[in-house]
Amino acid sequence: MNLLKTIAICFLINFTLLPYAYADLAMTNVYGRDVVSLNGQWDAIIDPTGIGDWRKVWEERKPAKKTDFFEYSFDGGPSLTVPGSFNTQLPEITFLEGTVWYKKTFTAQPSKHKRLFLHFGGVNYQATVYLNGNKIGDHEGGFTPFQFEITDTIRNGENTVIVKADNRRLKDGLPGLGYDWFNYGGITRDVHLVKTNRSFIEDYSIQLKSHSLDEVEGWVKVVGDKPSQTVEIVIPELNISHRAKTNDKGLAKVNFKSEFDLWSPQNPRLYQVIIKTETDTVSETIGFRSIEVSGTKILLNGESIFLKGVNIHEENPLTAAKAVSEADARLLLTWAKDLGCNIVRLAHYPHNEYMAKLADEMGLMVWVELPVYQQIEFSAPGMKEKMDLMLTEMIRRDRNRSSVVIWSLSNETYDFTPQRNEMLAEIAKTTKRLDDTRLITSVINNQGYDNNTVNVWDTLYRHFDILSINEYLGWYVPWQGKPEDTKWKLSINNKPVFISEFGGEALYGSNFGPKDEAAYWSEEYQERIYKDQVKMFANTPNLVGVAPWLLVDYRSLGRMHPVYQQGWNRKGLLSDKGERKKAWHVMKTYFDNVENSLLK
Ligand code: GCB
Repeated sequence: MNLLKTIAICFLINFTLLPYAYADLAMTNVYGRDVVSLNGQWDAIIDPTGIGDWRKVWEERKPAKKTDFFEYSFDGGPSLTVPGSFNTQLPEITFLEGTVWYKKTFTAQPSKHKRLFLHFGGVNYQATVYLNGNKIGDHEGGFTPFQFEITDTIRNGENTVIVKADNRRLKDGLPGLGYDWFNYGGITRDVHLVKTNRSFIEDYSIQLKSHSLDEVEGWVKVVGDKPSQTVEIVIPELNISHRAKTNDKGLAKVNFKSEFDLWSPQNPRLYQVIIKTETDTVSETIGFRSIEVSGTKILLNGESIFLKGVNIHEENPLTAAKAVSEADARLLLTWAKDLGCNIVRLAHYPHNEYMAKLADEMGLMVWVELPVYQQIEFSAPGMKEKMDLMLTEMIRRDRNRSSVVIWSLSNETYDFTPQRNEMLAEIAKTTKRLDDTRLITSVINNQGYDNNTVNVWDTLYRHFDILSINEYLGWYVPWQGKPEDTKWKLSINNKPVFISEFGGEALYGSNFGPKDEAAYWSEEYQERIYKDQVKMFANTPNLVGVAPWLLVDYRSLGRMHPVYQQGWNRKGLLSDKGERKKAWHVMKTYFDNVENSLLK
């Protein structure tokens, strides 16, 4: 009976999975490979009703006889810049949550000694990819990379890739139906044609062993027809040349010691690291540092550190569009530096790869987050697999960035959501299994507030290294007493506490009504909130850091006030033009002095 059942299940799985080609996990460090960029202008068909599937747009049929016609064509239509969101390129689709078909023609010279891959940094939210009229696979998730091997399907000469990008919200999506940011759709990140040898280095982890300041413990994964190879890790500036052997699965463990000049925000030291095998060489700059929790403190390189954070969305307010480039990343991170930050929380989904790379160079720690946001459907069929896959994609891309110190696995989920507690506990374990060198957290916002006492009753955070709390005292929740007298009840009292969001809205230069009334969006009202929050922080137990919500005003269609918001969440310390609001200065002064006040 059992055997029969197993056979039946296998048949079912095979039967349902066979025609379904899912994207492969992307190789790490795509920018360090032999690549041709497929960025630039792509032809587009706008398909708000989704009829393109029925018309088989990817077949690109052209009239062959006088009576033929086809009700679609890439010729003569609009073109869109990749990377970029379609919403911000054609005014008529500003609010589209639906399908756009993209087409790009490129040339290739396949050789039997090489393998070729189409690599996408990110397509929001679902992507279906066709090469020369044939489907090569799908990907779900708007913020993580994926790839397809096209070695055997690519043609010598001209090739056409067509991508169906669909940013419709899904009830069982990550995120789900509701979220407080703009749903930028399309091919929003770089696209590359990658050429590798038949056997190549697919992935590696070169980081300090957890709790160590001088020992690298990592691995290198080789894939291809020659999995057993000698691997060499070379760090010229440290005179390191470490050799290891891969096993028959292509995996080599790497372990060596050195005296590293450790990476930190004050000293963002990076080393050139070269990974060589008999068939491949990849190189990039990597920093070495340790991050750990000791009691209620966070230690960077063994020393207690206060996390001076700020929240950032992946948007350039000056262009009112998705942040897609290194220049966009530099703008946002420079502002964070100017504020006096040593960490940025990249909310609420993995941002583009430039952010963590640049943070490595600029000396900013980074918090990376999964888009497990508010009311997502933990109990939906397949949700666990979806979360695990996205987590894997996220960690795989950024695991060699010294700047990345925290994996955040969710934001503001609710304990009454079925399966929430079980799933988040499970994913916490999976994350540690995939990477035990970083801290993990899940953000809580369901605390009570009564009698000027904040009651953090949700014990979800027992599974995590840091208790991260979003609280909007002074904005969504009026103060019940003097901020400095606020009391705290923590259901678990032996973990570091991080205030991951706080703040309120203000329109830069607002000069409309009474300054002490929230409904006029004045800078003074926002400034007051910040002054009060800072007073409260002085007496918040186990506090290891804070991050205002947020660096700069950003677009969010749910923010509908016609005078003050106009589709923008105005909680920025900077306006959408980059102007400093009064609250900016409160925060800047706090960050400039917080270490001294903690020493008292
Ligand atoms: C929150 C959410 C964040 C929102 C913010 C707000 O608690 O985590 O995504 O955008 O509040 O502005 O209300």
